[in-house]
Amino acid sequence: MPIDPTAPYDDDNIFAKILRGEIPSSKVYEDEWAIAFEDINPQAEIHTLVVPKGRYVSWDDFSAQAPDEEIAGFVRAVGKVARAKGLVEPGYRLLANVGENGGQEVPHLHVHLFGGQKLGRMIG
Ligand code: D5M
Repeated sequence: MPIDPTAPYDDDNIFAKILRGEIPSSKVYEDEWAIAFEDINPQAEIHTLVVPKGRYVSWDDFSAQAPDEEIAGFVRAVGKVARAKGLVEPGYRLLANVGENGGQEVPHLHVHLFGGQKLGRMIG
């Protein structure tokens, strides 16, 4: 079910529950700003989700409202996860779905990190 990126943040969303430790995840990274865990339905050899700890529905409210320090912390966390997974060479892909047209399903901002293989074009 596509989400409305302008809706208020829903504390019952599944990634909020993972962040609170209420449901398990295969966590691979955590710092002050973000956690990362493996996608439950991988679309590539490596498919990891990087999730900010703050209460943001999507890239839209995060980019508009998050303090600069939090944005920097999250962006750096994404890079750290990619480096920790050894993906810098030969490369990887980042993706953030927003709203209905983007196909976003979970209403807590997350960045998909894909790698471990040569990736095809994914638009459409
Ligand atoms: O992507 C949402 C992604 O979240 C999708 O690839 C499945 C994944 N997902 C959903 N529930 C879980 C749990 N519990 N663990 C790990 N991964 C999960 P979107 O960009 O919103 O379409």
